[in-house]
Parts: sequence; structure tokens; C-alpha cells
Amino acid sequence: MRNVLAASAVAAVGAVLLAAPASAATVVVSNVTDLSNAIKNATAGTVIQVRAGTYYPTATLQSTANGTSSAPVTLTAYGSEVVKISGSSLPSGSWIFKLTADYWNVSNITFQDSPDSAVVCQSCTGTNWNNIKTINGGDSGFTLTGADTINNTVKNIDSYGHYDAAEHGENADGIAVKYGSGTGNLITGARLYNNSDDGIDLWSFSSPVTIEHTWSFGNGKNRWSDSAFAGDGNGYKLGGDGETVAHVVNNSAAWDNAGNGFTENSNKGAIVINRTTAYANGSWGYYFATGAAKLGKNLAVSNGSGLVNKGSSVTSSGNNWDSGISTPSFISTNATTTYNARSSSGTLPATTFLTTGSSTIGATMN
Ligand SMILES: [Ca+2]
Ligand SMILES: [Ca+2]
Repeated sequence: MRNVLAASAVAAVGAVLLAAPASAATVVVSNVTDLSNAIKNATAGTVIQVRAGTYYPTATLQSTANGTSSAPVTLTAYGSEVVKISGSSLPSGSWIFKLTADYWNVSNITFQDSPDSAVVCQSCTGTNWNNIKTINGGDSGFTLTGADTINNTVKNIDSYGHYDAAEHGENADGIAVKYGSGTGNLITGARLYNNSDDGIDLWSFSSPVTIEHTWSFGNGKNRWSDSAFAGDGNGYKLGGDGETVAHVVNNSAAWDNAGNGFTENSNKGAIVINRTTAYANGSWGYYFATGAAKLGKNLAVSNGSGLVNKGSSVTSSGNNWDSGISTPSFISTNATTTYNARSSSGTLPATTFLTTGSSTIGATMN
């Protein structure tokens, strides 16, 4: 019996190896049942292409199947077609899309109207998210969470209009990288706005996250007529829950948020912030009262509480609050163009808003 089992095992291994090329098929789907099954049944190398339309799953789309670095799983729109996945037929409390998996590439899909979080990647390694949108959900738009959250890239995401009614807006962020750990995670080219809580929140994440070329604006305002509204409204909430971690923010901007533009949120680590701009936020442009942040070449203008609140452990040089540094004029303070469509490649729309032409200070807004 043992020999038979052993022989079967060898045969099974052989079959898997032989079957690998066939399983790397391209699957084209055009209805929600096929979409759900394709995600559920994906294996390394599977390419799922979704035809144009709005899809209404009745259960969370999810997978625990890993791709590999050389044979990732791909989930993308077919050609240049417009694909939306709506959570409006899901049970309350549901997410639209949950991955607990490694090496997936997800691109060119909108996830909208989720009852709860829209997209959650839990303990994911090596996932790439390109040109996706998370819109108008009932909790955070896009979430990375859990141990072994490693080497994930979120590129050119739009995440806006999220609001958690049950907690009066206290939790719904544009992007949440929270409750977890793992290095090599990058957010680039994000546009995070009009969410009830923060633009991006790194609460209780114990490894450095890098953020660049990102705009965070209009968060934390009561747009839902909630009489007990509790959103915080920080553009970049860079810590919390006792973690000491050196997150990095480069060439990014925060404006018109209800709270601070950029805040350590009690993180005492050596957070690095360079060439960013904070304009017309409700509280401080930069709030780093207790930690050891390194602030360089940042530009703060017209924030409600002031330019910067920095403690004695903060390193500060070349910012417009440092002595001898002048404040360049903005070419435009009209934000209208920041809502425009992205370029065909997915980069942020061209704008002169908050640009100065300076090569030494502030965000370049691209
Ligand atoms: Ca909050
Ligand atoms: Ca938050």
C-alpha cells in the first residue's frame, strides 16, 4: 500500500509538472460567475482578462492561490476596456476583493460601492497593483495588512469617497497599510481624496513603507451630514499604536485636509520626508512633536495651526520654516486640474497647482 501511495504521489507530481503550461492559460470572462470562478481557480501563470461592464458579485471575490515571481497571476481588463466591480449586491460588511496570496498583478479595474473595505491584500508578497480605482466604499479603499506583507507596489491608484457610517467616518482611509509588517512596500502615483478619515494611514505597521508622487487632499471633511462625524483628516498619517518605524515620503503633497498635512501620529521613528508640500490643511502642515523625523526641503503654506510643530529630536533643513530659506510663490492655487483624468499611461494629470518651479523645495506635483 505504501508503495502504491508513493507511486501515486510521483505520478501526481509528474502530472502537476506536465500540467503547468496548460494551467497558465488566459481566461477571458464576461459575467460575474465566471469572474468569481476564475479568481478562485487561478494558479501560477493564469491570466484573467475581464471584458467591459459593471460586475455585481454577491460574495467577496477572493483567492489564496499564489503566483510565483516568474509566473504571477494576472487580473486585468481586456484590452483597453472599462471594467467596474460593484459591491452593491454584497451582504453588509463584505469586501469586494480579498487576496491572501503572493505574486498577483492586478490592473485597470475599478472597485466601487463596497459595503466595507473595497480591496484587502492580507500577508501578500510581490503583488503589483497598477491603475486601479477604489471608490465610495464603506471603509478604507485599499488595504495592505498582516505579517509578511512584503515587496508590494501600488502604482497610480485613485481612492476616494470612502466613509464608514457605523463609526461616523473614523476609519475609512484612502489607503491603509495597517496592522502588519514586512519591507519593500511602495505607494507611488496615488491620488487619495475626500475620504472620511485619512488619505493614507500607516497605523500599527512596524516596517518602513515608501510613499512618493502622491496627492492627498480633502480628507476628513464631513461630506455625509453625519452629526457625530469622527473622521481625523490627516493627509499622511505615518504611524501609531506604539510602533517606531522610519517610513519615507518623497515628492508628495497634502492640501485641504481637515487635520494635519503630514503627521508622525506618535511614531517616534526617524521618518524621512523630502520635497513635499503641505497647503491649506486644517491643522499643522507638518506635525512631528515627539519623534525623530528628518524633514528636508519641504514647503508649508497657509495651514490652520501653522507650518510645523517639531520636537527637539527632529532634524530639519532646507524647509521653508528653517532660517534663511525663502518661500517660493505657487504658480497656481486653483486645484481644479488635479481632478482631471490621468494620462494614458496612468500617471497623475498635468497641473500647475502648487508648483513653484523651484528645483530645491516642495513637491513637483507629478
Ligand atoms: Ca481615524
Ligand atoms: Ca485612519
